[in-house]
Amino acid sequence: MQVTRVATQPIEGQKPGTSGLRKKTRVFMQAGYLENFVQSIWSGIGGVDGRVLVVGGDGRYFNDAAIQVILRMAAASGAAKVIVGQDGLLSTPAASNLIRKRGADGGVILSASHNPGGPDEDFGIKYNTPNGGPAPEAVTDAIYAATQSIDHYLTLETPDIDLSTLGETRVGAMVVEVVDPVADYAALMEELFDFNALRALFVSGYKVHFDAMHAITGPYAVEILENRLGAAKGSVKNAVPLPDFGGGHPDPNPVWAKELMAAMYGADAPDFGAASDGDGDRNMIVGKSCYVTPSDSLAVLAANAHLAPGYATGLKGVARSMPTSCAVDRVAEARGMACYATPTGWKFFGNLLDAGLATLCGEESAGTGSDHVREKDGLWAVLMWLNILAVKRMSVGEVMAEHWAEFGRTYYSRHDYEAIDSQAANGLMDDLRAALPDLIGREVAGLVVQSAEDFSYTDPVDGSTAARQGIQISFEGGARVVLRLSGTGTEGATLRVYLERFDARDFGQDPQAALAPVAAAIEALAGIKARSGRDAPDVIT
Ligand code: VG1
Ligand code: CO
Repeated sequence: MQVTRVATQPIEGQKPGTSGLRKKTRVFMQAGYLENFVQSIWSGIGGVDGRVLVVGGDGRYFNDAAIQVILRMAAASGAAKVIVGQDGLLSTPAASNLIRKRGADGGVILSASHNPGGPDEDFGIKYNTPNGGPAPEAVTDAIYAATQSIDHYLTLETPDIDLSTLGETRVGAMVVEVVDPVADYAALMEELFDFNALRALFVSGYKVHFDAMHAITGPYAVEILENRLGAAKGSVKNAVPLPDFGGGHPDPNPVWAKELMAAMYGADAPDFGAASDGDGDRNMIVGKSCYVTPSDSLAVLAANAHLAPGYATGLKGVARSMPTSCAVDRVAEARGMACYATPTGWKFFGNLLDAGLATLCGEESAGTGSDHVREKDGLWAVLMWLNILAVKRMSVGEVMAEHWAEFGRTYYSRHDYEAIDSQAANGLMDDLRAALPDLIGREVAGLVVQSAEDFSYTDPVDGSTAARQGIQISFEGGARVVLRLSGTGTEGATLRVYLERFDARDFGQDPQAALAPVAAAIEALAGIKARSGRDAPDVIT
């Protein structure tokens, strides 16, 4: 087959963020935009000649067309084989699992995750390394460098490849293997969790409401929860993946998963509620009138993981992203486990998991996972919770009460100021950063600053460093605030303000009320309202 060499030139702004390159879908659809980035991935990883890759995405608008481009470009650059999910679908954790299970040389995942999809919304692409995890910064830096010097890309002239039929076909000399996106993932879940105990739970009439938000987890959740575990048919809502996620925002939090919140806080609420995001790596857990913050969820899983068969021998350690609350630190301390704090983004957990320093990891943004794959994993977290509940024979609310009674409660909330002016956002961060050295010991709105730093991370495994990862200010008495700018947005800047306050005794407060003094202190220090031009955050989770 004839390889076509297409001349091109660098396109500005192809710098991967927290999790791959995310842009408006129409930006990706411009001639050469995707092609430039894909060729730059090949360059950044030293070529794909003779290599085996996994490719799939969350099914959002442009997923199908983008996969055809990637298959042609992989073949043109000499890849030996590409393993693709049927119809181009793979959840992010399932892609990670496939890379590992098949010993692939890496993978390309198409998703903008929790960002809405559609021609006027967002699209994204990221590269995962042979361990199944998101490329570390050294690799994304090499890819970015390649986007800045690219002068051609290679492709093939072929008709579209049929991805609807399981089995092997060829594009040029390259084998394309179309696989069931769910099978290997479901098998992995059966190894980790007590499916008999879970089946018994559902046979007893236990009711679950899983909201797939019209995104990728629908087929996975139907197969695992309904078909294999016997949850009532229809327990999985919005189960059919749609290119625009039904016009919704596939971000599992109380703001965007409204339907689920209404069901769980209404009369006749099911026993357990959960949701996942666009690409299936996030999770939201909610009991009857009991929303569990992701930071608390991580702490509960760390305290109880040994109840699931896959973790019966205990955890090697735990890790959280820096803005995630310190609730898990208290569990680690009590259980004598190591606890690591990393910058935001799952790529920073990879080395800890590979080296066996941590078994469980989590982020405040509804991401939890373990060393079973190298991505966060939404359905995994749901099954882990269900396994724990089945063993403890408790409700979600009872588990939370028990947890706080033992470890205390860390009130937590994130305030997002979305799509604000980039210059204003950078100015706010720069000025606050400059003020940090003088803050220690100062009283601000009634709170005394204990420490103030711009978070830097040194990876304990390979010694790589990441600086300027977020401003962290701790106050005396167990309160903390973190400020950082989002690296996944596609419009202006998004300022995230993470608030927390520890309380050893009083567990029944409204989180926003409990955190009001911390919010007042950071407002006094950073002048968020004036600089952002907003009276209040756009999204509070
Ligand atoms: C956000 C979250 C971060 C998460 C990232 C990717 O990044 O805060 O915790 O790892 O999204 O998640 P940022 O830079 O916008 O704060 V996903 O499910 O979008 O792949
Ligand atoms: Co996601």
